[in-house]
Amino acid sequence: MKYGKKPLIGIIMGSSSDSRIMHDAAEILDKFNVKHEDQIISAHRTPTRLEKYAKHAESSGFKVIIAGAGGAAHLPGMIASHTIIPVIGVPIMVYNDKQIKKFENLKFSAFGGLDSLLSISEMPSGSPVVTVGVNKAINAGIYALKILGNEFEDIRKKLHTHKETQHRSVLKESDELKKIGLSKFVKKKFR
Ligand code: RP5
Repeated sequence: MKYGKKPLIGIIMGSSSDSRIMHDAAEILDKFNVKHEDQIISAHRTPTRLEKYAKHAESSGFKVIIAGAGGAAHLPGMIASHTIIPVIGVPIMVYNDKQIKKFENLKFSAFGGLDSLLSISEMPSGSPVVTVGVNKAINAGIYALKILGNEFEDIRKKLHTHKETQHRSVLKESDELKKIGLSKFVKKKFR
């Protein structure tokens, strides 16, 4: 089956503050040539827009929605409550430039992403949201591709290649580590 003309994935985030993290999901989808539509939708600041988006997601042709939010992260759960499309939630450790200017020491959310992780993962029975690790938007992208892989053979093939590439890259690094030893390896890689 062909894919590629219309966006199959909706990427949404609660704020522009989340865009640098959510970019990782877009990047992996781009590598696989899978179209995605990206928007900012806030569960708290634009609740009516959230409802409209979720209710139209199915007719828009989305097969998966990736939703990222930080703090009291209600976006993924509320989207899931309005649609049967699988929702993958990305908990975000809030990093807010506006706040940094005001309070020098306040760089991250008070709970370091745990607030968002629990808000997304602890959905009530009957209304699930799949949750990836804090700031792991790339995993949300890969998981979305795996879902699409059930339908599109081409994506499945690319996922196999992606796995092989990962395998080879770990072997390559391990060979180097074995060859030059841990001390030199660390100096070369991190300094
Ligand atoms: C959440 O609040 C957003 O998802 C974001 O992670 C966080 C902070 O948003 P801003 O105050 O920076 O817009 O709703």
